[in-house]
Amino acid sequence: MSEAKGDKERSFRSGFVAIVGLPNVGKSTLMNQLLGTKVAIATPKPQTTRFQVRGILTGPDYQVVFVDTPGIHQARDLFNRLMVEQAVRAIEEVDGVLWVVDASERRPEAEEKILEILRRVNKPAVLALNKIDLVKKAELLPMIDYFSRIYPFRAIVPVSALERDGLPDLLQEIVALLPEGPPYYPSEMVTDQPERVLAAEIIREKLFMLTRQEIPYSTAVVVEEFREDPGKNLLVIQATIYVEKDSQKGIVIGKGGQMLKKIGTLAREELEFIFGKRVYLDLWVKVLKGWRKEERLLRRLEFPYF
Ligand SMILES: Nc1nc2c(ncn2[C@@H]2O[C@H](COP(=O)(O)OP(=O)(O)OP(=O)(O)O)[C@@H](O)[C@H]2O)c(=O)[nH]1
Ligand SMILES: [Mg+2]
Repeated sequence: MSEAKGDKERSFRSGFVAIVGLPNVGKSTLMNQLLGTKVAIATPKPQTTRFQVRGILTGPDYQVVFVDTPGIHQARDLFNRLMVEQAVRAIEEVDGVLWVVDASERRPEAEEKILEILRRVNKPAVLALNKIDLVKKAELLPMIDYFSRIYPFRAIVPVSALERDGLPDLLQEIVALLPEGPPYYPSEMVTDQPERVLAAEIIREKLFMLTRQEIPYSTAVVVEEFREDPGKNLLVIQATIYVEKDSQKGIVIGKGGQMLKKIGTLAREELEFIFGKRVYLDLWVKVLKGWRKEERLLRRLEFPYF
């Protein structure tokens, strides 16, 4: 009897969980908060995440490999189609799905598409009703009731990723989705994302936060050089910001180079924090006409999973 119990206690759960939802609902913020560290960039603008980003969370008896995905939306151009494809593929490949809904801004019509995919793949899923810090409690019950009718969710958990509210409950439900099995990654690993990709993403996050209208969507960042100078405890990062048009280059550089300087300063400060070293960041802006429209150019921009 006691032996059987001992075996049970030692059972370990592991697996992949895709974090999916409409753009801007807080998927990346939620993943970072669950991990307790920043692996994916998050901004107030929709379509921030462009490809799958894995975040690994290892506990005493589980390992969850989260797969953060781009927001699923009605994609018109090639680039957005590839983004949505990333999310759909993730749902197909994982053991379980975490669907994130913005409880403060419901869009049932757009949500229909996600529901359709979920029903097709028929995977165990947990629903997170996010941003409850912006919602009156009384509004939550009808929402929970609505979602419990449209899909057999294993659980529906109200959370605030921003305020870390409800996260332990959510994590418990996510772990319960996983099959028994050994860990996929070493326990100290939080992501399999190469450091140079994370560096490019941090720069892109600052671009998203500081520029407006079509500019963030017209930019891509490639880290050309990522080199440690051990003698000086210095990280040398050289990156190129690609834009689609000459006029956009002027905007990203700004008057007297002010905008590029701001982007560089914010990115450098965060990179120094993340990597725990001094960073020398060298940013260039180049025009690559129509990079969003051609698969060949997208590949040249080193999109990690395209
Ligand atoms: N008030 C509030 N804001 C939140 C919460 N979670 C995320 N946000 C904000 O929502 C915005 C979008 O967050 P992201 O994490 O980038 O959203 P996303 O779903 O990954 O967006 P895409 O990658 O563009 O699909 C950011 O401004 C976040 O700070 C929350 O619980 N409460
Ligand atoms: Mg995101």
